[in-house]
Amino acid sequence: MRVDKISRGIAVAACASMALYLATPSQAAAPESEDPILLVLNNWTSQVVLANVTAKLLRDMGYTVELKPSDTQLQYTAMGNGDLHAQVEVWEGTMKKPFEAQVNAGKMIDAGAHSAKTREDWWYPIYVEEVCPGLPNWEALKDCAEALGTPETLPKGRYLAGPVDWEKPDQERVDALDLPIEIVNAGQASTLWAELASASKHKEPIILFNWTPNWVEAKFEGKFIDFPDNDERCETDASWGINPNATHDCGNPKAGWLKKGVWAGMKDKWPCAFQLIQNMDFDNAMIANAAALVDVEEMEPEAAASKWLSDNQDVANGWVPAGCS
Ligand code: TMO
Repeated sequence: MRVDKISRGIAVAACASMALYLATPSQAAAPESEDPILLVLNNWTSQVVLANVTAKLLRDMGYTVELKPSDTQLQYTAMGNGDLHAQVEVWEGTMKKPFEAQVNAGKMIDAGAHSAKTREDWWYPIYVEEVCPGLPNWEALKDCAEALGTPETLPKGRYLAGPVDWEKPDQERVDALDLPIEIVNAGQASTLWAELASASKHKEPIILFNWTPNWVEAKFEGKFIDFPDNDERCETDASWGINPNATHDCGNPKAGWLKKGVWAGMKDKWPCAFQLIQNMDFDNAMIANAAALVDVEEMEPEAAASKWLSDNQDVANGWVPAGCS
């Protein structure tokens, strides 16, 4: 009788804990799979540091993680196909189209926006206003192009654009707004900063691609050029905007979003990792600081990620999903 009661008690307790376990499958401990999570690595600094921060957080949860370099535009096809798994810096100004194509096809999941507000556009150091009065209004460029020229572009002015995989429709914009400007692509981000540093030192006029949040704003005073406001129709409807015969007669968004995006299968294969990425939330200062550790303080990206995490431990701990570790 007594033995019976005890064994029944044990059975009931076992059943109760089993039920609790079954009722909360999302609380299962990470890693749900030993397969490596492949995080995208791109060619601008904050992304490289944030990818390393994400890798460290996931490894601390027990996951196997690899960082895989990928092209800024083509990475979305790869993530849609499950060949890459997550990207923590999807910028509206340069990546909205390929990202949303995958999300709309059900192949990627929009894992939410960071608090950061972003802008990616033509930019100049402040002294350029002396030779281009009227800036930041874009129309000023019509009268000062020659001052912005180099031997290879004169009589047109030069716009120093980013690497081609950041793919901005700059030529379409120049044509639509009838600007006497020639676009020259930098091979890599570091070329932009080397040219900016050299031009600033000699007070030579320059306009180049820049973005915010970035470390540049803390080191160089400057402004984005104010193009006509961005609108959904600007890229698709020629009749919209100040040039009734052309698309792309506008600038990039002035307060764009910055999102996280993942392969659609991640949610079921690595639910805790998916939750972590959903929880991650960087503001402008956090991203600018991450980039400065590498571009100003000259740390290696991995060391910068460790430093960033130790500087922001409480915030980062708050992103780790409860019950996952
Ligand atoms: C994607 N980027 C921040 C370089 O514009």
